[in-house]
Amino acid sequence: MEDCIFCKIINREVPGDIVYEDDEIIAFRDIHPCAPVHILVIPKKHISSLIDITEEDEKVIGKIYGVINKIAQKEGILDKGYRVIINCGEDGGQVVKHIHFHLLGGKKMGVKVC
Ligand code: DGP
Repeated sequence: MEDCIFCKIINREVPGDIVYEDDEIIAFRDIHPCAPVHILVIPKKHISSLIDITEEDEKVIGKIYGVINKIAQKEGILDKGYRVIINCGEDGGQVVKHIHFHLLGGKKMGVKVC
């Protein structure tokens, strides 16, 4: 997708602080972190939102959860736990239209989502 900022990070057209990458998934630090660890984990395939996943996307979406655990371990937040947020669509507060999993940790989360 030409005008997708996350596709541009994948394609190295804009810089990203990349913490994980394989053939299907990439993860990089959020530009506006709201926790000591705030990483966005995304499929390289441009899927606009959770609403748009198809049956063929389910494997990579499932794989993302395993990748999240790997990153959490590397970041030292696996033992104490973390929060994963997926904002979806307008009411869900999604700004960037490339599905992404916010991995948040490194502090005790309150009742506010972030
Ligand atoms: P959401 O509201 O779920 O769509 O969150 C989008 C997140 O993406 C937000 O926390 C800020 C982050 N973000 C937006 N643009 C960039 C960027 O160019 N680089 C990085 N690293 N993060 C970005």
